Amino acid sequence: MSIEQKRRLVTDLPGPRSQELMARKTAAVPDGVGTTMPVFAARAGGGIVVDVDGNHLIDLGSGIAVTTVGASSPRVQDALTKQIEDFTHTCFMVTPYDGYVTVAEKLNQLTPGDHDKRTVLFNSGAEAVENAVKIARAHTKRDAVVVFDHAYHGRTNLTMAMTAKNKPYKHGFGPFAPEVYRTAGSYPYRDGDLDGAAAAARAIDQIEKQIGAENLAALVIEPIQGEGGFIEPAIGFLPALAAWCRATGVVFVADEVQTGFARTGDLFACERESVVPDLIVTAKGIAGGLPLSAVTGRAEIMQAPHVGGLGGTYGGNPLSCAAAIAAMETIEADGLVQRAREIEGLILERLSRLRDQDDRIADVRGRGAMIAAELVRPGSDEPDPRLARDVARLAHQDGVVVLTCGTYGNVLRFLPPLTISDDLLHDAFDVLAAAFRETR
Ligand code: PLZ
Repeated sequence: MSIEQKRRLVTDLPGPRSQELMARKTAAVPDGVGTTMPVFAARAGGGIVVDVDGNHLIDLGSGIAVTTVGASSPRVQDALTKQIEDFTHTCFMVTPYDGYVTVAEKLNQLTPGDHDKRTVLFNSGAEAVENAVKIARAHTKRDAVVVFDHAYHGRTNLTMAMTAKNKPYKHGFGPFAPEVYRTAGSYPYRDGDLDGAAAAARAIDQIEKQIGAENLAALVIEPIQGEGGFIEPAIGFLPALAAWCRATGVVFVADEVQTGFARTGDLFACERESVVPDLIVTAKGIAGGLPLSAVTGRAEIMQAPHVGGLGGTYGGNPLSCAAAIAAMETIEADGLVQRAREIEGLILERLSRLRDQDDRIADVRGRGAMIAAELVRPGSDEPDPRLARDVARLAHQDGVVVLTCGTYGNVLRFLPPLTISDDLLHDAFDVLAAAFRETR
């Protein structure tokens, strides 16, 4: 069923049906599970989410960078329909099926580097990050893991330890897993003049002094930090860290859960500086909205765990694998890497124009369809999370789904599906421009 690609509000938001559902949610679901908007979805596709009251909202979130190929991609729908008719589950560890192997082959081929690789599949990003650490520990026979300021890697116990921000992710949920160490990264807007090589040297010095390379199993890094504020490190930072890892036998793990699958205008964000990770973790955009994640990497590292050491009941579920194959085909057939670059051009142009008239917009950054604006109090670099919240709230009221992020909560982030039209993007940025004017 096709969805008209136009923003249209037929009620105030939230409408009466969403309000009814929100009351049921409040009575049935703990408050710990928050929602960005109090609006319930009925259908979604292209660049639109239709709510249960018939409002058409512009989607600048993709369900947090998941529906890269759209939320109702025809190829994904067809593949799922066919797979549902055949079977929904047998468990790959009991009687395997070809979809899992095909996804592994495709990831081995598409991820950076032409070395011999293996891929293992899981359900969530956090589960895959945990398994990347398990594999790196089995391979190196070392314990320590290093992560960065502003990092986000998940909400399970090990990945909470790896995630930087206390609230909302960690507060009250400890004790956390041991042997996780945090070091400084590269945050050009807040780093002054520190270039990539100098930022890497600072991190390496901290690691060598405080942990010791001989104790370090893995360095885990998002090539562009996501939840932490869409922070793109200075040029040279990632290659220098990767080179140091190679020299010291530390496993370099790229967490491309948010940046992967065309999101940043490359199939994987590491490609921009020709960084070849030892292990790459993917999820989100991999399967058009079905839960699937993967660890792909050098065969000699991936083969370290003993037989039976890796797995899980649902990892690489046949429905998720069918959806992933269709999503990967769609990215290629529809030229979505190129489309992400076009979206980058349009959004950066609109945001730069806004920034030129508004000194509260301090930094506009990002790549592809992963762009952000960092907001501060005028004449300072003091974060302004309240402004981010207010602008987002006004945009929500006018039918634009926009998310915030950042360690300081002061970053507006734009993550549209790559199937969104230019017209919808322009309309959304007209709404955002009005929201900035209204908060003056
Ligand atoms: N690594 C880089 O971005 C998930 C989290 C939303 P899961 N980001 C969205 C929230 O508030 O829970 C993410 C990520 C990076 C790992 C993860 C974790 O992926 O599929 O949410 O477990």
